[in-house]
Amino acid sequence: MISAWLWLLCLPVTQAFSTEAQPAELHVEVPENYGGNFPFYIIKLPLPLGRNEGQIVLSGDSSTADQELFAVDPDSGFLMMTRALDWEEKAEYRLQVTLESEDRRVLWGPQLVTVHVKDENDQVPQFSQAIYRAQLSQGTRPGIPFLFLEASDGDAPGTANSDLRFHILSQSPTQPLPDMFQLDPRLGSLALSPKGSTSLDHALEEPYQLLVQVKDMGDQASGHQAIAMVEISVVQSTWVPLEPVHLAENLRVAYPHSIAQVHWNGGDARYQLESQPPGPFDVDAEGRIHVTMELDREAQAEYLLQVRAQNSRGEDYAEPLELQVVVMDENDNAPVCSPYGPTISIPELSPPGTEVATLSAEDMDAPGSPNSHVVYQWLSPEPEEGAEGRAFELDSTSGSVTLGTAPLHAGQDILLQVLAVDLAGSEGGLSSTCEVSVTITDINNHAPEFLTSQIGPVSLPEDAKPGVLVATLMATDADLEPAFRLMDFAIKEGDPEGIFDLAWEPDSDHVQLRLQKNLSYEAAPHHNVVVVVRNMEELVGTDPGPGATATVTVLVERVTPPLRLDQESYETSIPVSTPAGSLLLTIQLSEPMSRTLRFSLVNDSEGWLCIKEVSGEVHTAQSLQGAKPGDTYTVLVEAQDTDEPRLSTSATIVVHFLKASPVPALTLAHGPSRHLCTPRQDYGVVVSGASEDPDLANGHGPYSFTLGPNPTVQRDWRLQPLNDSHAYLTLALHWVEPGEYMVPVVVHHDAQMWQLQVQVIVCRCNVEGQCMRKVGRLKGMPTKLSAVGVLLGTLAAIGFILILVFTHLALARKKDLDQPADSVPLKAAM
Ligand SMILES: *[C@@H]1O[C@H](CO)[C@@H](O)[C@H](O)[C@H]1NC(C)=O
Ligand SMILES: *[C@@H]1O[C@H](CO)[C@@H](O)[C@H](O)[C@H]1NC(C)=O
Ligand SMILES: CC(=O)N[C@H]1CO[C@H](CO)[C@@H](O)[C@@H]1O
Repeated sequence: MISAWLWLLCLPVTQAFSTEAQPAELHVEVPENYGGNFPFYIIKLPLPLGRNEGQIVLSGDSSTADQELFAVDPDSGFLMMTRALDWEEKAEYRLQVTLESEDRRVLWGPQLVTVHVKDENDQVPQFSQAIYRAQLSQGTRPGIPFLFLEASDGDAPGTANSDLRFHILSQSPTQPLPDMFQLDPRLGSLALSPKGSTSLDHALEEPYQLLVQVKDMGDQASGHQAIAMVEISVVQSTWVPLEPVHLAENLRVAYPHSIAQVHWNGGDARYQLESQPPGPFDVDAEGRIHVTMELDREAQAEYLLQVRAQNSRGEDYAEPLELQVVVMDENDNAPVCSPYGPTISIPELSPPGTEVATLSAEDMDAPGSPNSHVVYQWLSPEPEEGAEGRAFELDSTSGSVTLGTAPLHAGQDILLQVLAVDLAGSEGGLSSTCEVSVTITDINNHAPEFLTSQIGPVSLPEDAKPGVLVATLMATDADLEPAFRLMDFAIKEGDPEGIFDLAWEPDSDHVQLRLQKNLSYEAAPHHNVVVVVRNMEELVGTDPGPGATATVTVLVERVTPPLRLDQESYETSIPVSTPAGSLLLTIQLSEPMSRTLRFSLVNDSEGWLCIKEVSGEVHTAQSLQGAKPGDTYTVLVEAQDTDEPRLSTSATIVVHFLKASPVPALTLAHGPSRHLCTPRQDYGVVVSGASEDPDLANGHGPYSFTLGPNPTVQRDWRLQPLNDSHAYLTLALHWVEPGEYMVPVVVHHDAQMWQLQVQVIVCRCNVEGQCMRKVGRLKGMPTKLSAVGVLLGTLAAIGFILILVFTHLALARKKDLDQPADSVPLKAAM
């Protein structure tokens, strides 16, 4: 009993007393294998005071046998244990106590009580085997367990009672070292000791025998123990380096396909495989290394595999084995041409050998092997039949394409097709086609040329207006490039005056030669204008040929204004008695021009008239015999340009014949006698037309004066009209021999006409204009001017008498009018 009470004193504080209403679960611990008296009072239950009224009921959670182990003392309220408990049998009991009435009504409780059995070291450790056998491969790394000893202990786990320690008690033989091995005390893993590792080679052939112990109670000296034997045989290592494996790519076999085998013969080994880079390889439990699928050399040509032999804890027994896997090439890749970007431009006329392109086909197969030995072969263009050489040359090895000797032309677009073949072009090689497009570009090697080098002659009238198109010159250029066809034109020679100019559109192939200034036949009757054409761009190669110049010949047509006379028809009226040589009229141009005309009469059938070829003066050629008053005589006169005989014009001269004057046609009226100085001075003699003859003086209208028809008179004298009734007689020549002259002057007045003999004295004069005649009088001339008056008076008297006489004579005998004026019996001039 005392021990029971002592035990009670040791009850853990976990025991709790609770109120009657809510009894808490009770925990109690009892030792196993209790060796004292029974019953063993475990714990006083907190039963209520009035417990005698009911019946205490104890129930267990498992078997009813448990209930026989425990009981409740109704008097003391103690829970009791009736015999010893075994922890190994059952470590914990869960009990329930209630106070029930007779009709099984629960008056109190239920009170839960858990009884923990406290373990005692009553179990001995046990090795799993009495003898362990193991193989130790040479080369096993020290400290890597190759054998795991196993032992068990029935005591409560986690307590010192089952805390086992392993120890090597002895090693036999003890050569070469007594401590070849080490045993992990807690884990029981047996490994080579570092020293043992180094001296394993010298180990004896017989196996090692180790006596090993396992003991509980941890590191305490006390405890139960067990002993076992370990037999270790040392074997040659089979963990030997592997030869590299050569594997053909695309290999068609069943997969996985074994390629090598490894074997670890010391201890249980698990194999691990690593591939660098990762590849389709694995290793099975037997150490067979497999490739699991086809390999592709182009993807990965070589793998390095590492195989490890590991113990159950995943530790490497030895250094991993390396296996080099070399993937062998198969010609499974055709050469592939790298795309040759844009079209290659080659200027025309590039010399042979000019590099065009370098084809480059890549073959993914093993470099340096025939599988990747690519050569190049022409596909197109085919060499032309009969051609000297090819337009392109191909280096079959390097793939370089150069220009050949056959010529190429600008504008050609050529697609080069080249076959790239591996296996160095031998049969069975794989191939692909490389394409390069080449375009031959133009260079400016053609100079523009005119279609015709000679243009014209082009006739242009002299009065052509500036701006007139003279000629259009066409040029061509054999180049293709529009920029190389642009032309520039210029007048090179033949137009120093800048009479012509050129006009063209910037991109046109024709140019217009135009007139820029007035032409002049006198200055240049023709022009040879040389026009050159050039390219705007610089010409490559040869210089422009003769075709680059063209000559335009221009002929200037003279333009002369038409001849126009001042009248279309000339009319005059003359008495039929008009003497020969009388000036009728003068034909002249309507406007004075620097051109000389030749006049002629066309159909003067009667021969009555004559015309001065140059001056155009029309005179009576003879006496108008046969002309009747009232008749009209029409003559055509033609005027011709002496320089340009083609130019001519004509006019009619209409002569109306009048009745002959009732008075002698030629009236000799003496004009005043005057003197004129020679050499000529600028004054003259006034001639009056007025006549004392009443017949002649009658009538109205102006007087007109002409010199007598004598050519000498007309040469020496000039008569200018002064006013209606007077004229002015001067010397026509610079010098006239001094002397006395009778100048015949024909006077016209109305229909009348008569002739005056104007006496003029021509003399040398002094500065005052006075005659310097001292002596050497002319015959019948007084020496002094005073005598002149006398003389004039005398003459006037004589003249008057003579007029009377003549008038009488005319009336009496019908004096002929055809008598020339200078035959008048007066003193004739010279
Ligand atoms: C060219 O001729 C026209 C008429 O023929 C004339 O009016 C013009 O003044 C001339 N020009 C020159 C520059 O001589
Ligand atoms: C001369 O020719 C003109 C024009 O043809 C004509 O009118 C005239 O009568 C001709 N004269 C003579 C005399 O034949
Ligand atoms: C009508 C008239 O004016 N007559 C004159 C012409 O000239 C002469 C000489 O000068 C004069 O004397 C006239 O009177």
